[in-house]
Parts: sequence; C-alpha cells; structure tokens
Amino acid sequence: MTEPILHHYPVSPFAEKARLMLGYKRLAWKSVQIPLIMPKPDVVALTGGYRRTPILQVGADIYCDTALIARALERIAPAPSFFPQGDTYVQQAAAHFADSTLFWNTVPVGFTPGTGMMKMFFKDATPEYLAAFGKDRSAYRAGSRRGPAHECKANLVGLLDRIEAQFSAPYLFGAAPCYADFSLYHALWPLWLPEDLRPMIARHPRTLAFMERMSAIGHGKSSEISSGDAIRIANTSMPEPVKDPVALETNGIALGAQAAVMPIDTGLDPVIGELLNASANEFVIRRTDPRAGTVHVHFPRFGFQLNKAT
Ligand SMILES: N[C@@H](CCC(=O)N[C@@H](CS)C(=O)NCC(=O)O)C(=O)O
Repeated sequence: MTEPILHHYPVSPFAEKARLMLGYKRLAWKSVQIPLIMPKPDVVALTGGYRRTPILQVGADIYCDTALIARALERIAPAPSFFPQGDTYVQQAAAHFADSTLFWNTVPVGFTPGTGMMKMFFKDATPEYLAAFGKDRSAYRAGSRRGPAHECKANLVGLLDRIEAQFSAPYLFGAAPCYADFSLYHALWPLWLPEDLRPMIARHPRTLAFMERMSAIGHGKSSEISSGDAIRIANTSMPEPVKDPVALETNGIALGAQAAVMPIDTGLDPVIGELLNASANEFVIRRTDPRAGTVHVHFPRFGFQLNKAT
C-alpha cells in the first residue's frame, strides 16, 4: 500500500486530530510540513484551491477535511475502528459540535496574543509575520464571526462543565475511543497543551484524564518528505477508480460535467474539475495539474457545497 502522506503544520489543532487518528490506526505515514499562511503553491497543486489544513494524500488521491480523512483511514486500516459502536448520529453530532462550536470558543482563548499557543509556537515571530498571520486568518474566516476572548471564556465555563459531566467512562461513549473523541481532543488541545492555560482544563479531572489518555495514543511512525516529493508521488501514481459513482441531489450537474466544490464556512476557495461522484458522504473531483498530474480530490458532503463551474 502507498503510505498516506499528511500535509500539515505543528500548531494546527485539526492537524493534531489527523496526526492522532494516524497514530490510533498504527499506520506508518509520511509528513509534509506546509506553510501556515497563503500562498501555499504546493498544497494548491494537489488540491486545486482548497487551502485548509490538514490534507491527506494517498498516491494521487487527495482527501480534504478531517471528517473525510477519518473515513479514508478507516478504509485503509479498519481496526481499531473509529466507530466501535457504529457510525451513529450522536457521535457525528458530538464530533461536529466539537469541530465547530467548541473549536471556535477554544481557539480565541488558546491563541490570545502573548499567551497559550501563541507563546508556545510564535514566540520568535516578527511583528510583520504576526500581522501577516492575522490578515491571512481574517481573509480565511471571510464573513464568519469569531467571538472575543471574554465571550469565549464565558461560554467555556458552561461547556467544560458539560464535557466533564459526560465522562462516566474513559472516553465520550465508552471504553474505547471513537471518532468524536478525536474531535473533542483537538478542540480542547489549545487549552491543554500550553501550561499557562492548562488550569482551565485541570479544574475538570475527568476531562484532564481524557486529554492525557488521548495524547498518549501518539502520532505513530512518520518520516518527513518535501512537498516536491509529495507532488512527484501524485504525478507518478494513478488515482483510485471511483466505485459505484452517483449524482445525488446535484441540482442538475451531471457526472462528467465541470463543477466547483468548496467549504460552506471558512476557506471558501472553489476546486474546479470534473465531477466523478456526489454520493451521500463524498464529492470527488478529477483535475489535472501541470506538476501533480491527474488527481482525484475528495471532500465530505456535509459542510461542503457543489456549484456549477463558472
Ligand atoms: N473542517 C476542517 C477544518 C480545518 C481547519 O479549519 N483548519 C485550520 C487549521 S487548524 C486551517 O485550515 N487554517 C487555515 C490554514 O491552515 O490555511 C477539517 O476538519 O479539516
């Protein structure tokens, strides 16, 4: 099997979710360090425009969004499963809430200038870089609102109490981790990783024990390669043929037609190419890049929009 390649950077919580999912599957993987801010020419060579972090590459197949990365990894390595009690609504709801609402409350607190993640990861950053970072993230968030830290801190008081109350077992829904645990872990990571913020979590002993337990899963075995090497791997690989393609609710866009897929919330950059699949769980777009060759770019259905290519 082609080793999966994760394109990521250390400070990204969603990348931490993917690293831990790879560790849980005990997969050997390759790691490509990507820029934190635009431009990201080598990411875009693979995705065709999608810029969010992380992406997972398997040969010439590119998986965008950690929800779909989880499903791709589940296919590659079915055991241990991310869905030990089945792929149910309540687990997806818990994962989605953590990836969106909880995440957007922990990030403004965890990334407050001069503290937490900023102190850990950006202590040597120049004022010019910090200004460029701020500008990049404002553009990336487009019209979506990020609350001020005091509002998020207030929300977190109630949220952390409820998370603590949920733990009657080692993990959210029982004795083994499920997909939602990886989402909860990464959303709380910006408050748990930096020692100066950890007391917010440590006030909740079961949540603290959960974070320690999840962190102990580790990242598995990875080796660094360059983004140029990853592009060469895509170029010399054949994308996996799509099995049983369907055009579910495409609003008139036929399979084989040119289409545009992009997120509905942040990083609204369309990926344009031939629509190969629009199933209940996944969009697949085929596109050809001068450097990466022909690739299949995969997106989850939920959280993404399909439009006619203009
Ligand atoms: N729903 C996406 C969210 C990914 C996301 O928001 N990632 C952040 C980093 S934690 C990001 O893309 N930031 C902008 C960037 O890296 O360019 C997922 O599950 O992968």
